[in-house]
Amino acid sequence: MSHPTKITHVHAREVLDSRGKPTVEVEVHCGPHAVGRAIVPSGASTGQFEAHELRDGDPTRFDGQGVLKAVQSVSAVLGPECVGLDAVDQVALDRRLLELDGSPHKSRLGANAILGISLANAQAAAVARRVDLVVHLLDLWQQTALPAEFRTPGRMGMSDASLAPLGQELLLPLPMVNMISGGLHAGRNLDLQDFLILPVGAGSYREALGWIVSIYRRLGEALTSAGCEGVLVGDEGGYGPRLTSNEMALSFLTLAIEQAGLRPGIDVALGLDVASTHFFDAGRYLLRSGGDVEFDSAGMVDLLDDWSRRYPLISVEDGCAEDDWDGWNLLTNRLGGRLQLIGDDLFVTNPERLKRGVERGCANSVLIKLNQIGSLTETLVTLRMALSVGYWPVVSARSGETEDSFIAVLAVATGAGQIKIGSVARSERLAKYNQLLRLEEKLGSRAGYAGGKIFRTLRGHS
Ligand code: 2PG
Ligand code: MG
Repeated sequence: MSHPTKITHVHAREVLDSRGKPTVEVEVHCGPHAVGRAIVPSGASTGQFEAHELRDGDPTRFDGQGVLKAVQSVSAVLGPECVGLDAVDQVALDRRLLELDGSPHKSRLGANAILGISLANAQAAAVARRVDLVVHLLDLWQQTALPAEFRTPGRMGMSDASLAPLGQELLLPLPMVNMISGGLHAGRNLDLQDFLILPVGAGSYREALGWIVSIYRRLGEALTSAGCEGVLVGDEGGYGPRLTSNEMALSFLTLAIEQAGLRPGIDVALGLDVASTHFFDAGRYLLRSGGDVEFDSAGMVDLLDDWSRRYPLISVEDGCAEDDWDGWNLLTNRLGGRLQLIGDDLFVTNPERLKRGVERGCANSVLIKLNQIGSLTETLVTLRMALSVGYWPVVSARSGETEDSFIAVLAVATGAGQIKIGSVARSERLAKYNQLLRLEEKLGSRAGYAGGKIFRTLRGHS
């Protein structure tokens, strides 16, 4: 009889994501009966330093977006090499996958092929061990050490302890939720990509989710009664109204919080994903909503500073572009003591870029997206590094998602503290929110909920 956690077979297929775009699904089989399955997500506002998503480029199928080459990478190359490995040893499996690809950005065999196996393997290992995925991921997380090359003193002078309990216990995350979508996710109706809410005052995940749903409804009503056109949803389920300025979205959100009977800035704070890389050109930020304006980095920082004084803003993602390190440094010096500043396109979940950011004094938080780096082990290393330098990690979905709810479990197991999934509409989003409800119920007192208390190191927030 075969060993229960040894990989016996790996299978891949092409399936569709939430935009009807092909993506890779992988099944890893272990021992006689255990099967783990994973589906790889896909971004629209991707950073140029992300791991390579391999697509066919064959115009006769899905406008060239097919992933049969990546499926073939799994079936013909990577999968057969995994047979016989122990699924429980995730580090060895991921190392093998990286060696087989051999390219810096996983471009030879495709990060989508590699990540599909990596995640399906973790699922299969949990099934073979007869433990819940959250227990298996917690074990992997506790075994994740920070490699020597990524040890660097935290710029903010914060240590592991100052962000406690993050990373130290099972935690239901604070959801950071898209309410209004713009940018590449909603036909460029607005320049900024996500206008989000953070229910910082809620006492539990379930309560936070209830508040979010109520604000989402009040917002829909407010937009409709103001006669806004296009109150339909964007790629992540947020409304995609045609507003006359970016700032108008901030006032609608504040109003919706009040109309839900909650206090802006106390119960519920605001967040932005500026996604500024996507309107940055030749050193200038080009904003079009509300009349064309053009800023240099200092002007962009001034704008965010101004908004943060007039609205209950607590978190800003990609306020500067992926290559604008000086702009990022300015932004961090000006606003890093008051706001969470998340690097998404800037860091692309890559520990080398995160290290550079820490050394250059850029950001104080990092978005964690598995497919930006392309394997589970590397993702856990980036998370470990974030916490070791005092940066808040935010586990995030992509704009192209599926029914796969792995990231919800990952956020709880690592105690990351925050999750960004999109809005409370569209089932690929709800798959994750609902998985968190199940985990909250199932784990009971074994999992904590820090909620907005994680921001106690920011001035003005307790
Ligand atoms: C982002 C993500 C998710 P995308 O920019 O943070 O909102 O978008 O997956 O398109 O990169
Ligand atoms: Mg982003």
